[in-house]
Amino acid sequence: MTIPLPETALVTGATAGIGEATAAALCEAGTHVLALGRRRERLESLVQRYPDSLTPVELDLGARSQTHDALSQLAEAHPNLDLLVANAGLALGRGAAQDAPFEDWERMVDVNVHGLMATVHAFLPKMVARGKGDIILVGSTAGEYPYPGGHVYGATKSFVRQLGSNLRADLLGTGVRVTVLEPGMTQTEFSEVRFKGDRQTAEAVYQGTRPLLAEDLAETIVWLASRPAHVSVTRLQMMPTDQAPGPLRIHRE
Ligand code: 8X3
Repeated sequence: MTIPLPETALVTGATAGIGEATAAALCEAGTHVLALGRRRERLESLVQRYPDSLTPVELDLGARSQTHDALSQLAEAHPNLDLLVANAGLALGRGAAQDAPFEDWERMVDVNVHGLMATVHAFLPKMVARGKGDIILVGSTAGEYPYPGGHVYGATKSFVRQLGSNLRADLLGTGVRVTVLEPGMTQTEFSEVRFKGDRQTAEAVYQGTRPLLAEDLAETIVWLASRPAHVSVTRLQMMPTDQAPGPLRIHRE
């Protein structure tokens, strides 16, 4: 028996891609969504689409010093959160590790690791106190399969996967569920951000193939949140049909 869809959800990274599609799908399903993002004009346009069911939360999850305090205040104001979708994350660059600017590595860790930790840490005690709640951490296939240029991005996503597994170890018996959802190639602004606004390079990533769409992930998140209470989907990896791992490479003289 499926459970009713969440009454209240927080979606981070809600101003684009998977987060925006998830916020929209949840609003359409009748959930009240706290949509967290950095870009005010994007949040405003979401509010215009869903004036009765969406509350904007303007916050840069990568701004280390203020993030946890702001999220703790949000958790105090919304102690009955049913669903937390920790989606905010980014990749910067696809060049070799030895050529990457350190600021790129720091920014990926600040958002993908520190921002995600701060979000989970702020809301977790409330969910445990209520004896229910769903946490969906958006990881990536890059957390499992290494590739050239993946360096710190892939490492942050390995962190997401292991955090999800370890949270489950502590949450046994609390009624709080954790899922790590790991998308492969998904056509969003992800590549435009990764290539720092170079649209041509970003578009080439998806050319001649059929990537996942943000809506594919949003639909899955709604499905995850409505599984029967005794069912925990611990980890779910999704790739386009047109994506698969390659063989190990060999360097030859
Ligand atoms: C996105 C998947 O393959 O671009 O997390 O790293 S990939």
